[in-house]
Amino acid sequence: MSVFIYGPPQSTYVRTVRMACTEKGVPYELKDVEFGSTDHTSLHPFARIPILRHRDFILCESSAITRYIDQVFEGPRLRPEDPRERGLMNQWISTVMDYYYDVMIRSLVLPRLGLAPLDEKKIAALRPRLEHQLGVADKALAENRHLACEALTLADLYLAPVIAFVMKTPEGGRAVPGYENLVRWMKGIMERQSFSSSVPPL
Ligand SMILES: N[C@@H](CCC(=O)N[C@@H](CS)C(=O)NCC(=O)O)C(=O)O
Repeated sequence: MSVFIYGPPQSTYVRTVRMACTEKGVPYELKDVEFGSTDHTSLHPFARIPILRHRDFILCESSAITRYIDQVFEGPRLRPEDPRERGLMNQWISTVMDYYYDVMIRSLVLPRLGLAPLDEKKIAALRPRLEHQLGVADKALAENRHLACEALTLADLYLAPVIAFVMKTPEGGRAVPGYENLVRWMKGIMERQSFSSSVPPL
C-alpha cells in the first residue's frame, strides 16, 4: 500500500479524500490519529485532518490532497480542463468549505449528533440559511448533471458527504426532498462505489 489517509471516517473532509482515491482507482489505507498528539502534529502542524501519505511524501489540507491525487494517479480526471468548468469547480469547493460546512456540519449536524452543544432555538434559526444553500446547489444542478459541469468533479466529492449528513438530521430530512435536482444528483452519487465504500459509522 503506498497511500495512507489519516483521520476518522466521520469527517466529511476525510470522506472527500477517500472518495477521490476510489474514483481514481487508488487503493488506500485509512489510519486514525490521536488528535493533538506529537504523532499528529508531526504530520500536520495545525493538528487537523485529513493528511495524506504517499510513499515518503506527506500532504495536508484536503484541497491540496485531492488535487494531488487527481494529478498523480491514472484514472478518470476529477478536474475539468475547460477554464469555466474548472473555475466553477473551484468556486464550489471554496463555497462548500467556507459556507456549507459552517451552516450544515458545524451548526446543524454536530449538535444533532451530540458532538456539539444543542440549542433548539439556534437550530430553528438556521432554516433560512439551510434552505438558501440547498436552493443554490439545486439551481446549479438544474443546469448540469453535476455541480460544475456534466461530469463528476472534485466539487461533487466535497458537497456529497455534507448533504449525506444533513439528510440524517430532522431538518435536512424534511428540507432536502423539496429540491428535486439535488435529490437526483445525490441519488446518482449514492450509487457510486466511492460513496458506498466510505459510509461513516455513526
Ligand atoms: N481546511 C482543512 C479543514 C480540515 C478540518 O477542519 N478538519 C476537521 C475535521 S472535519 C479537523 O481537523 N478538526 C479538528 C479541529 O478543529 O481541531 C482541510 O481542507 O483539510
